[in-house]
Order: sequence, then C-alpha cells, then structure tokens
Amino acid sequence: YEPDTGSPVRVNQVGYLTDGPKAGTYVTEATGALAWTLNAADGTEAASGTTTPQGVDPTSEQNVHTFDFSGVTEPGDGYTVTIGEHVSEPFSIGDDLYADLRTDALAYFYHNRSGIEIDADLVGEEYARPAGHVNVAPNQGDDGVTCWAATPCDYTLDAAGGWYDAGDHGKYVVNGGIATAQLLSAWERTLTAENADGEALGDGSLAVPERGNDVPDILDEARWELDFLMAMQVPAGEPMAGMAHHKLHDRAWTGLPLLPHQDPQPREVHPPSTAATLNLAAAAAQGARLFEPYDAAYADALLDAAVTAYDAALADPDRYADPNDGVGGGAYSDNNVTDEFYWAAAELFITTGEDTYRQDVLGSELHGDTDAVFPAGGFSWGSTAALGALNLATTDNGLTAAQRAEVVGMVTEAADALAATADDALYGVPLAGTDFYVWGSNSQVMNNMVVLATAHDLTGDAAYRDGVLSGFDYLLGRNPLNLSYVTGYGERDVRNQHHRHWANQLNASLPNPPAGSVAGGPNSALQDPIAEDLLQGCAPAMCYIDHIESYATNEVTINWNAPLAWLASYADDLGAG
Ligand code: 9MR
Repeated sequence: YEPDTGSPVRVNQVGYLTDGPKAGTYVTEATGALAWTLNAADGTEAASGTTTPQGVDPTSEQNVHTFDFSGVTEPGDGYTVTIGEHVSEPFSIGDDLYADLRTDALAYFYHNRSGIEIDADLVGEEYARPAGHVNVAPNQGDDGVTCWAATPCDYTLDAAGGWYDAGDHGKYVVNGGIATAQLLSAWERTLTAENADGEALGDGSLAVPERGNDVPDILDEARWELDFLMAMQVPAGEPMAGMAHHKLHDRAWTGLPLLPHQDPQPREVHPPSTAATLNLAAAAAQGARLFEPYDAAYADALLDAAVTAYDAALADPDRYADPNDGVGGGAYSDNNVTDEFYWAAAELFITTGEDTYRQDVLGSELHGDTDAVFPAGGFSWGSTAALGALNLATTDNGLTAAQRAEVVGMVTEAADALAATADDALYGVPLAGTDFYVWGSNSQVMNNMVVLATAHDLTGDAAYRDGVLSGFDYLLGRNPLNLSYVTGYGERDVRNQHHRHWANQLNASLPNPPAGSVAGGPNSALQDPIAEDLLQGCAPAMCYIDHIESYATNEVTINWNAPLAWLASYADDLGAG
C-alpha cells in the first residue's frame, strides 16, 4: 500500500488568517534552496521567495523544505503555491475561515445524540434518523437499563439520552465528562476572553431542537450529556451511592453498518469507577455555574450531583475500571485518578469558592508540576488535570493573586514549550518528536492547541496564537499525507471515518460523516486489522488511512470533536477581532 500524497507542496487547504503566520512544507530530495511563488486565483504572482532546506523530518522520514509567505495580507480565495513543476492545493487568505467550522464541529454532537429523533429539518434528510436506544423494537432501550450480569445491581437506571461516544454505540462517563467540559469551556471562554463572541454560540446559533429557548445553544447541547452523566450516578440508598457507573453499552460489539435504532442487543451498565465519578463531579460543577443565569433549579441539581459525586470519590478513591472490560464497548480504564481529583476539586472550587476544594486542588501533588498537569503529548480523557488548571487560570474565582499567578505560570510555561515545538516542527505541529502519534493523535495535537490558545487569551502574546494556527495548518493539510483530517474542509479531506451509520464506504445509501468531523489521526501502534495489514513500516505521522474499518486511526469521537469546536470558536473570534 502506497498512500496517494498528491502534491509535494503542503499547505493549510482551508487557508491562512489575514494577519496570521503563513507557512508550508515542500517534500523534495533537493538540498539547496528553491524558488517558490504564491499565485492568486487569476494566476498573477502575489509573492515569491526561496525555500529553507530542513533535512529529514523525523515524523515522516521525508526530506523537506519550508517556505513562508506571512507577509502577504491580501484576502482572497484560490491562492496556490508553486515550486518547480509542483502546485499546492488551493487555499484562502482571509478572516472568515473558521466560522463554518465552529458550527459544523458543534453540529457533530446533535448528530450523535442518543434517545431522540434526529430531525430532518435540522440536519437534512440524509442524516435524519429515529431515536436510538429507547424502548422501541428491536432496540432494548437505555431507559430502564440494568447492570451487567458480571456485576449485578438491584436497580435500573433511566440513562436514555447522552451522546454516542464515537463510531460505536457505547456511552461512557469518562469520555463524556471531558467532551462536555470542553463544550462548556467553549461557552465559558466567551465570558472571560476579551475578543470572544458569545452570540456565535448563543441561542439560535446551532441547528438543535432547543433553539429559541433563550439558552445558548452550546449549553443546550452540553445539557444533553450532563443529563446522561447524572443519570449514571448510583441512586441514594444503594451500595456505592453517589458514584457514577463507568459506562453503558451493548453486550457485544455491534457490527457496521447499523443505525442506532436498529440495534437489537441488550444494553448493560458497567460498574462504577472513581474516574467516572470525578468526571461527573467536574463536568456537573462547571455546568452548575454556567447554567445558573438560565435555569437556577437545574444549576442546583448539577451542583448537588457534583458534590455528592466528589464525596463518594473521596470515600472510594481507587475503584478503577477493569482494563479487560472491553467486550461490546471500550474499557476506558485508567489506574491513576490523581488528575481527575485535581480537575474535580478545581471545578468545585471555582463554582463554590469553598476552602475545602481550594485545599484539595492546591494541595494536590500535581499542583505546580507543569509537566504532569500539561503532558507534552497532550492532555486527554485519561489525563484531565489540565482542564482544571486552564479554568482556574481563566475564570473569575476565589484564588488569591499569588495563587492565580502560579496557575497562570503553569499555563504559560507549558505553552512556551508547545510554541517552541510548533516552531521547530517541519510540518508546524505542536506535538513534540515522534512518540506521541498515538490513538487519537489529532486530539492530542488539538488539546495542545487549546493550551496555546488559552495562554494567548491570558497574555495576548502572538507567539501562542501562532502555535495554534500552525496546529490548524497541520490538521487541515500541511502534513506528511497532504490530507485535511476534517471532513468537508480542504480539497483532500478525509471522509470514511469509522462510524456505525456514516458508513457510505460500506453501503452507498448511507452518508459520509457530515462536515466538521475530525478523524483520530496517525497512530503508529497499528491497533486495528486494516492498519496492521496496510501500514506496516509507516513513519509515525503517516500511520493513518482513510478507511472505515481503521478504527484506531480513523474514528470520530465526542472528545475529539469537542476540542475542535473549542478551537474553531477561538480561531473564528481571532478572525473577527
Ligand atoms: O480514545 C481511546 C484511546 O485513547 C484508547 O487508546 C483506545 C483503546 O482503548 O480507545 C479509544 O476510545 C475508543 C473507545 O474505547 C470506544 N469508542 C471509540 C473510542 C475511540 O476510538
């Protein structure tokens, strides 16, 4: 298998912000500098220069040059870069490059709602479908779901609703927590960042059934999952009351293609875990402060669930999900929950101001350890302390000036390293070296971009912004495979992500993923049969294939689209500002 990498001239196929950095990469064996020209759509030359030979890029094992046309600030569509006989994909220069991505990336969540009809008026006929996993045959609904036979319980849960995690039909509290938090943070950013446009996420901004209810649509979307997270909590009076069940999914993996409402299998709730409980605590605590102005009773219910969950986690601090519990759904196991404790304590402190939470977060062994809170490979569902630290640094909260300065210092220290990484990387990506091309590597890149963007919001330092935009360049085409990893964006976008019913590759009557769906990305561990078969020997950043069965390189998930939505929102605000 030889990937079709198209032109060796690699650019952001969507485009470059008018006042932002503008760089690309050229794959060539040539060792000396080469001439490049930037041409406008009508073929006239807009700029020219020479490339900088860089040697072999370790992530791709390609010999590359870089080129830079940051000086060009004339907006337009259809620009191309030519080097010798090679022409790049076309791209734009302008300020309005991320507005559609902001709403498309968020639309992903409504598309993947469980327990509700997906309305043709909101998504179009090809994406409309009946409600999934309510008690309508052949479904065995999530309303009144029982515990897994291996660890039975005496109660049922009404856990209909929530989002499907990914290409599968599972619903996981661990991953639901971080995804919800990142949507909530996209909204919270509009309250704290100077240039943020709240209206772009406000009521009427998204195609969701709740639009017109005077609540920001992004909060309506988050509520769909917050309700599910709360529904996964063990009821009062039961053993382990207040803990959250780790996950809910089918008895065995469903096959592809299969629409949610066609799934005939039993659905089962798996045992509680401390990590899930702390995800509930953190996300619900954040939700409580953001819903307060819109629905005080709901905010109270969220805070109540968060406090109960946190207390339950303190009383049962090392109940880990079983790493072998991976039949019918992913394990999402994690045997270190120090970071989840840090995150939950931070959110509860921000929301309540209570000293006990302040002590828990500031007294954590993680606090002040920048490398632990902000791992170079990116924060993730299994490493969540960064979420707490970012919110402590940006929100109005009860930290003293000195305490806040320390948290802000952690963010900028992490961002300094990431900005330097992006600057050194020959494809501009803020992901250091070759070790971090893991399952979902694009989300690791994006979460590093979130750290950079937050540092930019906090300080106004353009070097951080440049790191974010350079990360977007990588995601949108300036990469070793010359692919845009976001469906519908760029000339060479991926569109066969692993998904049960966006399965056009398997059944022509089904659609491809809708615009704004980001693929997991290169994963050098080759953890699915397609990758194992076709990608042997790949360089780390090239271990990717746009094939529906390659779930370990090409899936979509809520926790990957959530940072995409956060970042598109940030970048759209930049363009407007
Ligand atoms: O995103 C998860 C990744 O970090 C893990 O390495 C991988 C294997 O455990 O699982 C990923 O999560 C998958 C989950 O288990 C099931 N739904 C789809 C998720 C994305 O592939």
